Amino acid sequence: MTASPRPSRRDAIALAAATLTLPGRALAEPAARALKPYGATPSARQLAWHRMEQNAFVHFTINTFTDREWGYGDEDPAIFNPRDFDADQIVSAARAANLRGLIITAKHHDGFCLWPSAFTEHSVKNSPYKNGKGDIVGELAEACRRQGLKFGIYLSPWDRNHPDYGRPAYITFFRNQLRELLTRYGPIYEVFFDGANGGDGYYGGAREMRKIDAVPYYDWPSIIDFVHQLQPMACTFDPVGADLRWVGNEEGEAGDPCWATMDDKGFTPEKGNAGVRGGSVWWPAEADVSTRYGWFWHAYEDGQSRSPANLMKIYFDTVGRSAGLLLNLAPDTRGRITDEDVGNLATFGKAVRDMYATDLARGAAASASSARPGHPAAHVLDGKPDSFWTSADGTMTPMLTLDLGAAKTFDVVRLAEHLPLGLRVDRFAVDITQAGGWREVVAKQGIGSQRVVRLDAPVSARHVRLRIVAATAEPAITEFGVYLAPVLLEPPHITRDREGLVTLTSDAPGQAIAYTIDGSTPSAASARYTAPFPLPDGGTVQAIGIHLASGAVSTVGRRDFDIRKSDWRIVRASAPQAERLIDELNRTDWVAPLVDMDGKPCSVTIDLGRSVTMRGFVLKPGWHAPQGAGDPAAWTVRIGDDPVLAGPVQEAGEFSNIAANQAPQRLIFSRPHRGRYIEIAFPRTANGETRLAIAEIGLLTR
Ligand code: FUL
Repeated sequence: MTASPRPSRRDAIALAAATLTLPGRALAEPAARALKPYGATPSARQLAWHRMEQNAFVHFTINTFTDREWGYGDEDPAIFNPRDFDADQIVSAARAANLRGLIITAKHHDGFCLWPSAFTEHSVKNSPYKNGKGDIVGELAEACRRQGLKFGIYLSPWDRNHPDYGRPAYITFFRNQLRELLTRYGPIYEVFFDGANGGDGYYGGAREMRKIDAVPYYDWPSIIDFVHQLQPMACTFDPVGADLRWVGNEEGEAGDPCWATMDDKGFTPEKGNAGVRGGSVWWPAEADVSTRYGWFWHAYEDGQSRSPANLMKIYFDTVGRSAGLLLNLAPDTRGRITDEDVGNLATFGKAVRDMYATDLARGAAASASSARPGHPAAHVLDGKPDSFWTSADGTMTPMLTLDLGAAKTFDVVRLAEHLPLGLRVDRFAVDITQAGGWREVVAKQGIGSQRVVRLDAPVSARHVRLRIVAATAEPAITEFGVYLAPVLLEPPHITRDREGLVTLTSDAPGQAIAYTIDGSTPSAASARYTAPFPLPDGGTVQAIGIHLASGAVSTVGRRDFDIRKSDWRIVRASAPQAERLIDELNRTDWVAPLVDMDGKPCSVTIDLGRSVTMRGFVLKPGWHAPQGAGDPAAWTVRIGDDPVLAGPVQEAGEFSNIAANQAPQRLIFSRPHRGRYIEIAFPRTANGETRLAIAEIGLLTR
């Protein structure tokens, strides 16, 4: 934030002149030409989608019951048995967070269908759910209708169950499934086509690797056309620039700025994140992010769902930057959202509602340095998305000032452009009056469908001014508001150093931290004040709570930590610096060639110092993989008491979704193994890279 000089005489004259611009009374100025849109503009379906701002994703399928993120495709439909499925409870949780639409994973990569498709046996119709008479998609569509949410579909193009996947016959099957989903469940607002495609799978029993060239194989333009024919208002989340693009990460972070336009030269995650200013295609970003580490529910993530404060940050980093937020909810094996997640969603939703409940600019006097007849400054305050303020022909850098009547305290500024006229503003600043002068408090690029900027700290001022610093066409601004955001506290931060000391610190004044190591619920008796606590060797911090000043303890988190690594050492590794894998620092990566000097897959062998029973391991993907290095896609494990580990591979598996989601991967063995030495090998990388990068490896020992 930079301070700008006191207002000049020229500013004062401009302000005075602008104050005279009353609604309906134009200043003498040359006849205004009709405003023409600048550059690419949204279609009707995209405009409707922009106005929804934030929606729910729901990941629920057979994976919920197998504790996986990606199913292989050979799962028995008999496993799918949500005994207490409650579509209304799920939709209510979404509503509590102000989410306006809901997209269900009708079919994830494993191919299991949540609706009774006529084209496969791999569906709810062969599950115990309602004795095969249930239809999860239908029940959710109904609940959405009852509660006023729009409804959307996720249909995975990749199907690891279908025998014909990779051949033309599968495309016919895929279109048949789309037809069922788009004709049975009423209006659909979005169809989400996931980018993950091709790999190994069950494929009707073939159990093999199938690679496809996605763009020609699916013939996306014809599939998108098909969607639009059946559901003209459905936006597609697609890889070819039709309606909605991926924001480039699964962390809930849009670029700053995040332009709604893109060029037509192909997609990269970096471009998806920032968009392309002046690009010829209107292809806005959708930010899909989960309330938990994974997309599906896992018991071990209970207690780790995103806090309301974190959700609020995501709101500013996505909706506040003109991207659509697609926030994932993960029903558990009952078929409900856990109380913890519901609580976090509701607190987050209430915080956003409370923030907007008091519009501190209501009743303000709006004046502009330039205004076009019929589009006065006051239009930024009327709450109508179709009415806007704009400046006289050729005036690209006007200012608009709000006189709030008295000093008001705020820390949020909200602006919006009139999208049918395109993205016109390149750069803008917001100033407040302070000590008789103007002080700049915001300087950003791009406004778009919505710019909600949170200041570092609240400010108090009577006048607040929007300064258009650079624009490619006269700005068309529909909204300018100021608000005060509620303060939400983060739960305690948990860190653990090399010596195994766990430190819990709370931001909450007057609160102490309670924790237990035996799995019992924290109580006042277990309260400790912030300090390092030694973690017993092999022990697990099970539950963490905040000891409130009132004496009550509320459980806010559950974590389990792997065993201490201070006794570990690297026995051998395919490349130097493998100590980085066990240095407890997520920011130091081990980078190794996929194939070592002897032509063997990349591997590392660790000496744990003593024999330990292991039930799985945790891998933290590389922090900043260098050029040409990627994430591992598959793993094998050997465990024993002889460092040579000559026996057969005891466990093997894949790292699901690792390329898109950098959260720690938890891999659970089919049974516990005991030994002092463990070798983990990595036979392939996620995107065919010839080197891999890994930040950290831990073990699960209980
Ligand atoms: C990814 C998938 O592979 C994940 O499982 C999840 O569905 C996410 C939304 O998209 O590409």
